[in-house]
Amino acid sequence: MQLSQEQIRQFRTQGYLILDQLFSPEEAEALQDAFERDALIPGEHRVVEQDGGQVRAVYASHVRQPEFAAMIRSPRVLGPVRQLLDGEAYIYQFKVNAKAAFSGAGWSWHQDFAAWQMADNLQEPRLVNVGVFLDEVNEFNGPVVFCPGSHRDGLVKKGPSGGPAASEQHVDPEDIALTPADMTGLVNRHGLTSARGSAGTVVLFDPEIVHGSAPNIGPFRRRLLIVTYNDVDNVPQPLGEPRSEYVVGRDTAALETTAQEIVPTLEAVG
Ligand SMILES: O=C(O)CCC(=O)C(=O)O
Repeated sequence: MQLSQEQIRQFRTQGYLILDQLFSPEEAEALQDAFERDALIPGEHRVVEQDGGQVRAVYASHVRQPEFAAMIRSPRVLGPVRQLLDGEAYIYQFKVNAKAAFSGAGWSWHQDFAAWQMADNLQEPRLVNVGVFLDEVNEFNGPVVFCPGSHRDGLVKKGPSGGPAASEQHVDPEDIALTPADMTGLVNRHGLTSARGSAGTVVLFDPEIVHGSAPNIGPFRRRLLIVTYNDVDNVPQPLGEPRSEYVVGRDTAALETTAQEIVPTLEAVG
């Protein structure tokens, strides 16, 4: 699959692009089942909410679950990613952010590249985020909210914001959170918009776009897969120990597309 010139123009101008139902309801269901299976596997890759209850995020499921291995290599995803990068891509980070109904916490306003520059000494923002809606995302369950066009201003600020120290494992947006003063000017200039749609919809977004999300106050869970593709010529150059492999991928070989279908491979959980 290839993006049209108009879609590329929209991505470059707005910093995000929605591809409605890129994956079918059946494929979304297979990915949901794969996530439920993966979320049961204990380990550091499984992050729980601060109250210790529900799962907040699970990292690197693509190395454990065949459905995700197929998804990240799907021509429907890799085609547009290569077009936007104008080069070959590998997986920098893979995670599913699971906002449980009535309780999933929000994400502060931030720019992803600020975190990756700080934590991994990543040189250039030559990455593409691909958000795959495993559930319908609506106005109630904490959609990602973008400040459209804000990526064109570059990084608002570099380094920690003075909040809690960056975690060694994964950088929480609190570490790079933008302040109300930062946000007021940005929103006055660019406005706000949210990415919503049915399960299987995909949102491509720029690593420098300002974004965040509110807690899930609705009765609908919101599992959002975010896979970040990096240009193979932009591998991080960490100054100390690299972050754990489940947070930042170390296999920097160019990904090949696969014809493998996204179908359930194992008995669904629950
Ligand atoms: O899952 C969300 O609502 C936002 C996640 C996010 O902004 C991020 O992972 O960078």
